Amino acid sequence: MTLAERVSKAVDAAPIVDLHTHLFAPQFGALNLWGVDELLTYHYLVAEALRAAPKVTPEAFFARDKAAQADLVWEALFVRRSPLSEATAGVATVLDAFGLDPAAKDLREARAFFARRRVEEHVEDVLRLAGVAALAMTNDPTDPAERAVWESGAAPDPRFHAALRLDRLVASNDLASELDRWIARMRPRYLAISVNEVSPPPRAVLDACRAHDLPFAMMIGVRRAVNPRLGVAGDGVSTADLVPLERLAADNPDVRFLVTTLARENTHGLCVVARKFANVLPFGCWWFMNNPSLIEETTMMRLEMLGPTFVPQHSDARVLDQLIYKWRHTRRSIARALTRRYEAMPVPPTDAQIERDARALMGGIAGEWLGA
Ligand code: RAT
Ligand code: ZN
Repeated sequence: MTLAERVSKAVDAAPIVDLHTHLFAPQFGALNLWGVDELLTYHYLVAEALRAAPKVTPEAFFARDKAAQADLVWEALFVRRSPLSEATAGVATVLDAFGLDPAAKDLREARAFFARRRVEEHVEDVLRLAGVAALAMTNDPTDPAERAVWESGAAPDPRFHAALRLDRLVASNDLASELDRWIARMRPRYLAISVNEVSPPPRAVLDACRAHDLPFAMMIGVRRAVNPRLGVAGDGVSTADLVPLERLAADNPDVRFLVTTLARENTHGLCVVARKFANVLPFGCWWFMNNPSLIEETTMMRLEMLGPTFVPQHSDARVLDQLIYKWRHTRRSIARALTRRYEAMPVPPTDAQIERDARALMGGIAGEWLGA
């Protein structure tokens, strides 16, 4: 076997711990999204379809029901064009994994397939096909539908870990008691927020992280609602100043920070911050960075600057089936980056070394930070 083949084999076999998704355990009922209509109405694809079919206004698109939206996306991005973008290629990978035709003229066959699936078996099949052992959800107690499930006392599937999302909760009048209440109920593995610029979080957040020994995750660089007509598909990106992150890490050496940045331009700076502060863990190639070419270059840069002490990728999946493509595609990029770094070693690595590194990068380090 060539070095590249040995690395691919190890990366393919390593169990994934997915540090950030928007998936819900089956106990959350209708919040657990799966199937072809959900796949096609993913906001990454909505943005691409409205670009490809500019005569359809966002308002007219969102006025359609979900199946009609999915039909329009299919027609614009898969029938009239080839699925070359990463988000469309992902749908093709998922359909192919289930033996469905990614070049079908319509969605009849795919819909019939998913209609026959039972949710419990589907969850098992997807996790197995994706090689995912555990994942983190995104849990926002200000969302009434989600809140109702938590308040009903439901216990999620143990492979689905809670992550308490603060984007909206931070506006609470009594944040400290809200945090206590939701940490007690959800037992989250970390607290998380997405921001445009880094600023020090409210004291109650850092206090809660200390008191419960929970990492604080910051997703930096999103500019919300750049085009509000597109809804969740309307957010943009800007580069962020990482000096406030250095201060935060320096001032709070007893708090662990999980950090990802949205702008490609911030990738290098985040590596430098992580070299200075062991309490900062760079994770993932987030959203507009979730492209094979950028994952490969980012993973190479991180390996060169940090060695295998970071989490190369998380899926950010919103639809269960996306786990299949996000991880299949990611594994290829990570294996390529790892191979190039091994090629730089004067003595080729042993299989045991490759396996150790692949396991750490794909799930081991994320699992430690998640306590999973
Ligand atoms: O990647 C995405 O799906 C975005 O819409 C965001 O949800 C982002 O990942 C976030 O968690 O803020
Ligand atoms: Zn996300």
